[in-house]
Amino acid sequence: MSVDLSGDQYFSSNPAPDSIHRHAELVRDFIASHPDRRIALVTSGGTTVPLEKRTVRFIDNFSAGTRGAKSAEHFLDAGYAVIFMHREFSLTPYAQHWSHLKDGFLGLLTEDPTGVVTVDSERQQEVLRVFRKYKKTRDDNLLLLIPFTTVTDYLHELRSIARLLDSVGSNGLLYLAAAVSDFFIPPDRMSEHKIQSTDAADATPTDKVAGKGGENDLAEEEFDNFDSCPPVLRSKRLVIDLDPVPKFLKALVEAWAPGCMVVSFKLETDPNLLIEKAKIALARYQHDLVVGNLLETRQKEVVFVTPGGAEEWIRLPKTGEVKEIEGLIVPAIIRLHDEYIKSHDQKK
Ligand code: PAZ
Repeated sequence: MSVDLSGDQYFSSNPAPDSIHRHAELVRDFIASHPDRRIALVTSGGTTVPLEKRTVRFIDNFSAGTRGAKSAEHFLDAGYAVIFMHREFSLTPYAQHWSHLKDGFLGLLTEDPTGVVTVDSERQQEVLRVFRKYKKTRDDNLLLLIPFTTVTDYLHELRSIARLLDSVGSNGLLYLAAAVSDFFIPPDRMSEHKIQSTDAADATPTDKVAGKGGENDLAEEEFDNFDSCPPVLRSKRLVIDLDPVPKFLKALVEAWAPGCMVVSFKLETDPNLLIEKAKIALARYQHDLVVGNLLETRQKEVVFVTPGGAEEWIRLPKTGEVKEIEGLIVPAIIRLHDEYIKSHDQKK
């Protein structure tokens, strides 16, 4: 039997989140209220892969949402409207500035002698600077927050929002910084209820290994380890069988938002793979840019890989005005978006 990697079967067999239509309405209104503005769809945070339909346990993808939240602020600073599609409860623009405080926003506050709570004097300037930006963004309705949790929610939301964003043509930019799982459990193989551990074997497996003289010697196949780990009864193990998530970028570029500029991110841990994988992605999906980054250095350096095969490293200087790498990544992408819009205008 062949595996469907085109995505159609995935969308028909994996139900959309309940919020999909409400979110689509919000996005439609948001886009309509910014007819002449550039709009960036920023995806951010990791997706989950539920192990059960009534989910107690899930596999998660690494990502705090730092890249996405900081990048969104830079797009807003540059005058873009931003649809911020993020993992629920991951970092969000503006609030992210204080998310790492031990006591959250309470750590910013102080009480004056009359019982009024204010921002601590040492933090006044910093809070005021961010608050003014946040307030302007809110008052001008420039930021729309759309949450997701699972990889399936993510893909349904992305497809729905990308199709809507395509209506703005080259003014639309997709900035795909979320960390999306490559594997999932199809609904027909997913347990309805919490997966149970069994009580089939309470004695330690090694007591029972055939040949060790235990009274209850078990058949060899009950210890069917395929590696050199100590034997564990099959009935005690949880073996998770995952299918590949369809490669959605091709559909996104060709069908969902063919008029918009598409930037994807690639995270690797092996430096020898990064550029090669970025080039393969560009060749396969024909989009506009891959931003490569390595887990350990992602906040200090990234590499832009473009369809012509050019590689350009962007590094955060140790000193200077720019304090976060998104302050270099986003302006560089906006310059590429300028060119993208120009070349599309010429084609009209
Ligand atoms: O959210 P964060 O700042 O902790 O991490 C950002 C990132 C590494 C997830 C992002 O830059 C990225 O590479 N996203 C794509 C991941 C992927 O290859 O699926």
